[in-house]
Amino acid sequence: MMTQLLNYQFDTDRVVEHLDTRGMFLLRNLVSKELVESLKLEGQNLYRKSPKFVKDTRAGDLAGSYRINIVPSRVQKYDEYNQISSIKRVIDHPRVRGLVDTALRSKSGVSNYIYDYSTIDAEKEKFGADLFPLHYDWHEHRRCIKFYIYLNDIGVEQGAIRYIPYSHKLVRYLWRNETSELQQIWDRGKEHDINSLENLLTTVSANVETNYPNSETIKLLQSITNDKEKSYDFAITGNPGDVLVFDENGIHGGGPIINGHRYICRIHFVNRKFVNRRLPDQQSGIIRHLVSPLRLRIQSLLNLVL
Ligand SMILES: O=C(O)CCC(=O)C(=O)O
Ligand SMILES: [Fe+2]
Repeated sequence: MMTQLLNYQFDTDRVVEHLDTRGMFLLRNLVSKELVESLKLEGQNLYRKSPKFVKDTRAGDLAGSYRINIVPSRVQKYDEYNQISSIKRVIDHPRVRGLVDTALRSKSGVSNYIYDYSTIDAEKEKFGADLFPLHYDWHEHRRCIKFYIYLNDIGVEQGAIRYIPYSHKLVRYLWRNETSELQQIWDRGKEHDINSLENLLTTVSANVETNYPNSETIKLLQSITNDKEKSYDFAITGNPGDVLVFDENGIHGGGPIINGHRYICRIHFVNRKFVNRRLPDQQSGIIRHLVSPLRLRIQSLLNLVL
């Protein structure tokens, strides 16, 4: 028997309005108990079997923790859909897709989907460190809405994700107006903190402070970098089946685990422009057959010239 997927029908327009203005929305108790259970098992099984389509596992890094990053094109290549049937049901759910397509103003694709199980790190020095230091995610030509499913009870002590509302707009503003400063930070290298909140704030010039319409957001972010405790006011605690939908441009990241564990799974829905550039397996047929070979030819010509 097929299990029920969603407990209720959310109001798509309302959620999208929140995504536009605040950058996030929490849908409490959306995913059914049955589906939560099968997602939990699916993640565990993938970790145990570590099939070829899985990009990276974080096993051994943190005691008992694992992170499984699934790449859609690889699942397709090895035809292993049977191993991800639970998460695939969420991805393909018409109301979920309707929501992200409306939010992205475009038909969506999926760049990857992740099972993430974290527990307290055995190494003392890492104890107390954020699971994810506050950051934003930025990819050129991409908008991304993340569908983030809670699989266990997650309070502040279990490293609940923090999300600073309205910050996605500041990030976009800065990438529009302080592009070269931000680009310099990114060009400095691939250290994992190029997209950290601290680095972002170094690009808030006096000009930005004067001209950015929502100075409260800037002040709030500055106060959070000066006093990390403040960030916990923005922790989004939740229970199994809750779903946080968020815009990846906003400032976010899980706190430290003080006790217990945190188990979530998330799906990265991306806009069509990014799919057409980076995810050929999900391009619509006509583009795949006409545009891609053309782009490949142009690219190889450019390579010859450059
Ligand atoms: O799980 C978290 O706490 C943060 C995840 C994250 O950074 C992301 O999904 O982009
Ligand atoms: Fe992130």
